[in-house]
Amino acid sequence: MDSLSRAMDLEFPDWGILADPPPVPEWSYFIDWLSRGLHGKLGYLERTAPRRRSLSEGYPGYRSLVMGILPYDPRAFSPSPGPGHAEIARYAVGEDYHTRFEKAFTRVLSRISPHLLPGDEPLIKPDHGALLEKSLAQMAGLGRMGKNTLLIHPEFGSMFTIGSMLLKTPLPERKARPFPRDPCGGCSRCLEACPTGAFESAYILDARRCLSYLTIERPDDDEEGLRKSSGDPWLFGCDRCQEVCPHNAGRTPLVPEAFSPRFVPLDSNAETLVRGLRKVHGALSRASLSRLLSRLEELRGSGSDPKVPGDGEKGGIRL
Ligand code: B12
Ligand code: SF4
Ligand code: SF4
Repeated sequence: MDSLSRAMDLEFPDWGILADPPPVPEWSYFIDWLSRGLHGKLGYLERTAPRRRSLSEGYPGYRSLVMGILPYDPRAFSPSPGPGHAEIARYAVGEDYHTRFEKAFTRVLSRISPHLLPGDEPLIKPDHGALLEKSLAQMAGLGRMGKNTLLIHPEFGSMFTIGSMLLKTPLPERKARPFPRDPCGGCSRCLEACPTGAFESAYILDARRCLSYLTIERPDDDEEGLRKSSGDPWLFGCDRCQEVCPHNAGRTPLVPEAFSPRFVPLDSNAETLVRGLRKVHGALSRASLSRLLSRLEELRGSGSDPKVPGDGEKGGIRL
């Protein structure tokens, strides 16, 4: 167990282990959310819903869930540049986080004592497992759910991704540092800052209205034309409900704003830049090039004066 702890410490700034975890307490919320169609056309959530209730139902034979968090690439923390630019969500900057987790957990496995996991068949599942990752990570003490439905960590705010490794070997539980209190209290900045009004209420997001859904997951499912009418210049994903969150304040960008790799000036070089950025930001390949270029065209043609709610004036990330 010591060798696993050491290996996890080397890869993740915070991590936890759940041993034979019980069903996630928020299961009924999830089912209610699905039954009201708030997941839109994310059919995989519906198909795998029964498996998401607990580790044992999702992955029979697996007893331990090792979870780690990886903060966003430090080049991502530049503030929004204002009119005339398209923006790429911060989680997509740099190497794709699925790959980062796969490499990190693979290194963990290579470093631990071979006697620790005899005959195990580890499964590395960053994001794509049939797991309610935020609820499970909360159970592992890696933060608490905010009203924007993202997990908030006491040190890293919400700007991190979550990855899981499933093991058949029973391991002792290891809880990280749970948020000592409700992270939100009377705050509701994220609910107000959302450019498409995607929050039905605190803790309940209508995915069909979220710009992340409308630019990455299901751009064809935009009956109300929200992507365009929002006037918000997101090319890929969206971060507004994180920018305004006080728990994300005070991060220093690693590169000056002019060199930030997450902005695309909406000028005649934009198309070439987007083609190049696909090689730099691994997650951008989750959207086809033609989809990105058509969104670029939409932003150029919209003539909108993109407002940047939250940046600066409401105490968003101060950089
Ligand atoms: C589907 C999905 C989406 C959908 C739906 C988002 C959502 N909030 O569910 C869309 C495409 C919109 C999306 C967007 C984004 N996503 Co996403 N997404 C997922 C995915 C694959 C499943 C999430 C899920 O199960 N949703 C179903 C809903 C019902 O679950 P839920 O919000 O967790 O709901 C719980 C609580 O809200 C609570 N609850 C519900 N109702 C109520 C009511 C009350 C009163 C209370 C108290 C509680 C409560 O119980 C629910 C069940 O657990 C996860 C990975 C995974 N396997 O879990 C990543 C994940 C959640 N996404 C992630 C990220 C980074 C994003 C974006 C920031 C990307 C971007 N910049 O564009 C945005 C953020 C938008 C937002 N505010 O959530 C990260 C979040 C990391 C973190 N710190 O929390 C995850 C965990 C991926 C990862 N492995 O890192 N995503
Ligand atoms: S990611 Fe953007 S569109 Fe989606 S809920 Fe947050 S602020 Fe709204
Ligand atoms: S902005 Fe405020 S309400 Fe929203 S998640 Fe952050 S602390 Fe909670």
